[in-house]
Amino acid sequence: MNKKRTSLTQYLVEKQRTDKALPPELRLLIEIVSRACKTISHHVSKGALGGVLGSLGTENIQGEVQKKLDVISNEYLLEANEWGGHLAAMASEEMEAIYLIPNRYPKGEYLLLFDPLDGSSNIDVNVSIGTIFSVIKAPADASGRDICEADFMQPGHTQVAAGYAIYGPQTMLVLTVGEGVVGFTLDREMGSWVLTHEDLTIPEQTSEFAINMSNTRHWEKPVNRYIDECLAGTEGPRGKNFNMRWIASMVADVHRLIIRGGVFMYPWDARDPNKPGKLRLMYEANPMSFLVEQAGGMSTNGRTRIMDIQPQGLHERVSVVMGSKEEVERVTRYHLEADQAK
Ligand code: P6P
Repeated sequence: MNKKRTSLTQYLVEKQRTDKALPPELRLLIEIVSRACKTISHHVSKGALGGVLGSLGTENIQGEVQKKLDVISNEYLLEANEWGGHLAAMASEEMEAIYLIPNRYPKGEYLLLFDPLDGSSNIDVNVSIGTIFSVIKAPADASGRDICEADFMQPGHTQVAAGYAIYGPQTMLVLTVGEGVVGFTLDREMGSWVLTHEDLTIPEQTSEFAINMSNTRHWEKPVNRYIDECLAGTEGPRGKNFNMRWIASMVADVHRLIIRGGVFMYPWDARDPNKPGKLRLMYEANPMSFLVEQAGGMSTNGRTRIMDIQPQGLHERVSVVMGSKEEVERVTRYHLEADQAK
C-alpha cells in the first residue's frame, strides 16, 4: 500500500476544523492561488515550446523589462481570484495601481498581494523562478466603500497567510497561515499538490551565505565586515569556512535556506543611494519574512525587523537580511555597532 498522501485540500480542510487560523474564505483564497500557480507552472515548463519566452518590449512600474511570462502570470492570478468573493482588492509587482474587484463580483475581507513571477530575468536561461504571495485583511471600516492603496499600508506582522510557488526541477508550494511552514510538491500526473514537507524549520546556524558579490564595493561597512569574516574562513574570526550561493532568484535562494539553512542578503548599496534596497517590501520581503520567521529564522533590514516596518507605498523597496537566526543577528548587530560608532 503506498504511503498515505495528504493533498493541499485535505490539509486545509483538516486545519480549518481544528484551527481558527483558517476561516473558510482564507482556505478558498489559498486553494485558488495554488490553482493559479499550477497553471503558471504549466506555462513556465513549456518554455520555448509555448512561445512564452522573451520580453514584451514594455516596462513595469519598477522600470524593469517585462517578460511575456510576467504578464501572463499576472493575468492568471487576477482572473483566478477576482470572482471568488473572498477578496476586496489585489496588488501586484506588475501593476502600478491596486486592482479593485469588478462590481459584477461579490467582495470579501482579504487583500492579496503578489509578485506573479519573481526572478523573471532567469526565465530565458531556464533557472528556477517563482510566485510570491501575501494575504492581509482589509480594514474593518472598508466594507461598503472602495478599497484604496492606503488600506494596503499594513506592516508585515498583520499578514494572515503567505507563501510561494517555486518552478524548479520540482514545482513546490511553501505556505504559512501563522502556525509553522509546510511544503507541497506538485504531482503533475494527478494535477494535485501533495504534502511533502510537514514542518519546515531553518537551522539557527549555517555556513552558507547568499549575496550578489559584484556589489561588494557599494555596500555599507557592516556588510563588508560580515562578508569579509565569512571569506576569511577558518583563519578568520568565525573560525569556519563558508560557502556562497547566488541564484539571483529570491524564491530559489530563500527556498534553499528554508530547506537547509543559510543567510540571504540584498542590502542597501550606493549604486542608487536614495533606494533603501532592491527588493520590494509588500510582496517580496514581507511574505518571505513571514515564512522565514514561522520556520524559526529571522528577517531584518539590517537594523529592524522587516515585519515591523510601516509601509509608505505599495512598491517601496527595502534592504533584506534573512535566514538562519545566528547569522541574521550577527549582521544586524554589526549594523547597530556601526551606527553607534558614528
Ligand atoms: P541581482 C529578481 O530580479 C530579483 O528581484 C530577486 O528575485 C533576486 O534576488 C534579485 O532581484 C537579484 O538581483 O541584482 O543579483 O540581479
